Amino acid sequence: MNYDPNRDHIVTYQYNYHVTHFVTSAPDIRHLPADSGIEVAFAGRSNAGKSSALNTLTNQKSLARTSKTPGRTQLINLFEVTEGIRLVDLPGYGYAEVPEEMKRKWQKALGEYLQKRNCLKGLVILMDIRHPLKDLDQQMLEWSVDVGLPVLVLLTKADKLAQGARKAQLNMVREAVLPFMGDIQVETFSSLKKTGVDKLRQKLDTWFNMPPEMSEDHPE
Ligand SMILES: Nc1nc2c(ncn2[C@@H]2O[C@H](COP(=O)(O)OP(=O)(O)O)[C@@H](O)[C@H]2O)c(=O)[nH]1
Ligand SMILES: [Mg+2]
Repeated sequence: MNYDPNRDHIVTYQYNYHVTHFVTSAPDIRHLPADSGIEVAFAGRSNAGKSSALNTLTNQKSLARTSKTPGRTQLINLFEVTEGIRLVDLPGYGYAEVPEEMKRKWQKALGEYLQKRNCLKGLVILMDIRHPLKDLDQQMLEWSVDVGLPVLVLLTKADKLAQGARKAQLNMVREAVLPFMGDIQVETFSSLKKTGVDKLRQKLDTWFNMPPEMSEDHPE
């Protein structure tokens, strides 16, 4: 699947994210489609800019609905880039008006999803560049590192800061994730200015090119 004889000078296959389409919504992780293929999930606090980032990545105006009302999307939305290659839009966390009980349930489900979903090969965590690394963001990082899941942190709405402040914030977050001791890359992102999209695509390509099962069955 990765080898294209006409493009063999290119190391990784470039997926065309523009043809991404909606597949299904699931109310919780127990109702997800079969655990096969490769999945990359997008997570973040409500209003972090997750839907906007998915729309920017796929160059579609309303693939993932963007909303000024935080916490509206409570379903897990699944999109397919191509057969067996999926992007998963997880419900935003940290929405103040959600009852405690629901919050706890959802956090538990999130943890389970990260731990148990075999086809999950990478996690994109979106954080507003002005308010990064809130408690639940850190919890997500911790869970991911625990299960050996690589993470791309996107500091969103980077257009809201001037260049100096943006760089300072990027460096601060890069330092702050070091103690987690995981495979965590941090980049700035702006859906408004379309910056950071290349970094996101590169990372997704890398994850989607990983063999669905590591070579336990086929030792070299
Ligand atoms: N300035 C700016 N605003 C953004 C950017 N991305 C998202 N927003 C705004 O932030 C709000 C929340 O975005 P949305 O994508 O719905 O966040 P979600 O709740 O994480 O899915 C909306 O009003 C967006 O227009 C960005 O890159 N720059
Ligand atoms: Mg959203």
